[in-house]
Amino acid sequence: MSTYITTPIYYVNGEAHIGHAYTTFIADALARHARLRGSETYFLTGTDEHGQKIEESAKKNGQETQTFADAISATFKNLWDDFNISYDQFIRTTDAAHKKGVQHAFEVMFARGDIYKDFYEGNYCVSCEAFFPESQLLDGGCCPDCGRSTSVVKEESYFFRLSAYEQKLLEYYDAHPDFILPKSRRNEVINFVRGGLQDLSVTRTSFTWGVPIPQSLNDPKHVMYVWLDALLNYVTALGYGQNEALMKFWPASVQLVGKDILRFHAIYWPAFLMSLDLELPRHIGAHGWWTRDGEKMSKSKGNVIHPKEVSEAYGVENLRYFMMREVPFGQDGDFSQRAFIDRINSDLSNDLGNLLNRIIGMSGKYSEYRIDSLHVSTYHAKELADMRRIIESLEAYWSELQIHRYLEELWRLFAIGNKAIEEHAPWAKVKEGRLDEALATVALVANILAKASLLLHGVMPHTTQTIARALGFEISPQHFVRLIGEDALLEPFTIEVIPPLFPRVEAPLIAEAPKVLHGGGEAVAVQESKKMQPETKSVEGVITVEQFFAVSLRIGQVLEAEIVPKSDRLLKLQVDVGDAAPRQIIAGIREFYAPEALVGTQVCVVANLKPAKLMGMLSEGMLLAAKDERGLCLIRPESPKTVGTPIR
Ligand code: ME8
Repeated sequence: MSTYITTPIYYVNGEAHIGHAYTTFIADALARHARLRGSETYFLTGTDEHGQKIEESAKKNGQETQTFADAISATFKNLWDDFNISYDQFIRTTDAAHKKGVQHAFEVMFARGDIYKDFYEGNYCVSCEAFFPESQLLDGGCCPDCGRSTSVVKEESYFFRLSAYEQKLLEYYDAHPDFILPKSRRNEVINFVRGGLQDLSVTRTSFTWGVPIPQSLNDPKHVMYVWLDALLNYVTALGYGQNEALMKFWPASVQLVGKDILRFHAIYWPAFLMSLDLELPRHIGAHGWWTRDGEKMSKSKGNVIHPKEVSEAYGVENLRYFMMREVPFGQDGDFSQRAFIDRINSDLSNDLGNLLNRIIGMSGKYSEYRIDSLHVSTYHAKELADMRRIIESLEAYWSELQIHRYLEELWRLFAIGNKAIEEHAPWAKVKEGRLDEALATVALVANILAKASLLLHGVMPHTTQTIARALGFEISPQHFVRLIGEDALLEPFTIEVIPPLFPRVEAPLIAEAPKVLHGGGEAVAVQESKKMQPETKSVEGVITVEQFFAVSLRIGQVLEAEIVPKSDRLLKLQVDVGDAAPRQIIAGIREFYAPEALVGTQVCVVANLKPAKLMGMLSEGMLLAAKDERGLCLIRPESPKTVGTPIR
């Protein structure tokens, strides 16, 4: 069966934010996942460019509407290209082919008697591009969805006979319990339909920025309602009514939307499709909304998160993982850097990254980087059976869009790997001369990482390819069949030594959102800031700039790290600080860092400290670190710097 995945088409009244990125990441993950499973896949995204809202935004910016739409549409496309989103088509509703397709659909609906002409009088919200009956308005005539003011509109309009589809829709929801995902959102849609559907005004005459209705109706003052135009993109992109070769992908497998536009996709859209005699999508997946540090994001608050800023600081793959893992699909989520950093450090760096570092280190020491699965089933039959069970349970989560659960379960594979290393202690086996056993554990972990990288590919496409290459294979449908479908193990290979994939992040990498001050807060803030003024003269312990510069701080790179025997605290490190020879530094960080996790990472070194002896060993420097009740962390450069670079 083929796969067709769509995102909503984004309005071109402002640039992309983290909510748009979220939908697009999920859609991209679903498309990549389907391709890897060998399904012929088509992935559509694009921009929604008509309607009063866009016309007004362009006017505010003093631009022609088309010029304005071109510029903003390009920012979306460029962002998705930067993020390596694997879309097959980027549709714009101002594309000529789309407009033709929409006009064709209008004719079909009209010919069928589903569209008729009448007068509309009602309250219109420009921001939501939606009409609301008086009874639904908030106090002061405000929009029940966004709270903004509405205006009374009275105009001639064509109507779509939505009321005629009430019963058919209810029957459809009943027969297809997983049409709306998550299922918890189903009832709100059903209740809305049960409350009664009114016919929908589908043309406007008070502005011109829209698709004109077909010439055959000979009524040129009408342009189409933006939602009719927009929803039809999902089939015009496949050539509906024109060149229909791509219509083989219809019906869509999953159409992703935010919860705010579920009504349009789960009620209007299916009714339009029924009117066109087209099948309904298999699933409409509605995700929740992202807030920042518990606050709704908005331009006026200045707390909007720009996906590019976050991805440049933390990496786009880490961002994808965080967003898909952190929030149960369908629920609202909060973007906090603390939560993001925790995910990077614990899930990615500790659980996944460390496992790879450990087998690189161990196979280097014990078998010149060769890894062979030959003895895995002899020594690790139980682990293999546990892995199988977990892998078999995963697909159900994915197909219900429970991606956070999918990832949670997938991570249990890494727990199996880490536990096997601890329990089987390959280093001890090597000492006892049981090399086959030690190498079997290393190979078990290699197989865990190989299988997990295939299963994680949709979420982290680039990183999993890097892991796969280090393990001597490529992410491909063929390898998916072998390693997952047939449960085969890796062929013998030489592991590639690669730098740690997920350097730990110790502190927020982007400026925190400005805190919104509530009544009286400003005055407090001023007093606080006065208090904070350093009164240099009277404060004890102040040093001069010259004294500070007397300390030589430099960027160093850890070349080797080993445990100091008979010490619980100390590690012996060889650190390159840009001198002719590496420095030996004895550091009290053993409780907090495994030696192999340090090799290849960068640190900040006090480089002109008088050498000292610790447990009889020379130490020629110190590492900067911070310790509090949650433990110790090393201070590191935010991005890699040339070794020896002075820190100022
Ligand atoms: O609604 N968190 O476009 P749009 C999560 N053009 N998702 C968010 C969000 C947030 N803070 N803010 C917005 C439109 N979104 C129409 C769609 S489809 C035929 C037409 C989501 O640019 C929102 O829920 O206003 C929606 O799914 C998507 O971004 C596009 O919003």
